[in-house]
Amino acid sequence: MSASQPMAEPGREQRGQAPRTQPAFERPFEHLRRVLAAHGPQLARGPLLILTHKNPDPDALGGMAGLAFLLEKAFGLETEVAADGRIFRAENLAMVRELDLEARPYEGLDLSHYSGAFLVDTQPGFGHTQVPTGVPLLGVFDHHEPPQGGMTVEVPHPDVRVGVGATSAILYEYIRDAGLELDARTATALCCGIRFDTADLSIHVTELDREAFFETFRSSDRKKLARITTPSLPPNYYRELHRSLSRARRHGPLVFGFMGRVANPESVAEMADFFRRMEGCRWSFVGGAYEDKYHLSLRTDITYAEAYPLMEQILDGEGSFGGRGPVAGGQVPLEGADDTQLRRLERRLRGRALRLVPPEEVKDSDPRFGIRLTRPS
Ligand SMILES: [Mn+2]
Repeated sequence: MSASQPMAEPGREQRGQAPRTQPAFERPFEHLRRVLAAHGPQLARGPLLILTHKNPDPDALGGMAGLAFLLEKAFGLETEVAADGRIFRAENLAMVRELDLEARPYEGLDLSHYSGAFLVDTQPGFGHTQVPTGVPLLGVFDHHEPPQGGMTVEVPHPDVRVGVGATSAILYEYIRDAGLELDARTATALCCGIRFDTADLSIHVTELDREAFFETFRSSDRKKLARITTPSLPPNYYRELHRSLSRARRHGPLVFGFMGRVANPESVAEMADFFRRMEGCRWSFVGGAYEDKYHLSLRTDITYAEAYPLMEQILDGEGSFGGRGPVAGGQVPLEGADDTQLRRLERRLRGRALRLVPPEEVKDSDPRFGIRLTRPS
């Protein structure tokens, strides 16, 4: 499975500060048990609702499956998993299909039906996250830097461990500490989440991620894992692949591609990953319009640069973005934009990206692989 992040990460990892890999409380599982006990009578009123950020990625899906398993097996509580947005990436769709993961649409849910809610792989206060109203938010499980000014809602069980590679690894720890044995489905879901967020344990890895990965891999359904890693692809995928290859250009260490309108917004992140692998490419930048937004993905060789400041300079105040280490994503609203305005936006972004490549780096570039070498106009 690819290590890319389809949606923009919500916050920027702060630099020069040791990552807080420990939760705010000493024994998280015991803390959760106490919180649930304190809400005991209320929890009999209905199932618990498990939510995540918009357009869930494998770590969100894995973490939600892990939390549902934990609440059901360790506490005998009924749960329902819901999600906002859509899943586009073929690997993520295969994960839902192969593991029969539950994710009912958030829109239209009768929130009064639930006794409490949990957020997984996100926090209240992030733009891409709906905080349910009318149902108490009991807990948060996440590994992102909290939003500026902290979470917007007080939560009895806030387990945020910045620096841990995957939320799925955090949920694995609860299951372990509850003394539960993982079933193949939950183990495979958690394993997918850890693989995705840590690029197979190559980035953002802590001891907990390592243990969680090996233990969930041991119990996972390897046939399903293989089918998730290399899913079948719709014909559309090849059309977009052809188009982005024909539009790609290399400029010194930068490979970029502006794809106009795309049929699948995930192809933007996929092509950024794909171009980043080109020999000599130190950073890649891809954009494509989908519905009323222009989607952007930026990938770097982390020894060259961090993705976030590059994206910040390219957007120059337009739209919104986020990033972590070598990965950044952004969106520019396109409401009502026609093709001329779209081309103008792409020209603007291209111009700002090209200005970030120092001229001396362009001299060393190698225009092989049929990718045309362009110079700033
Ligand atoms: Mn995550």
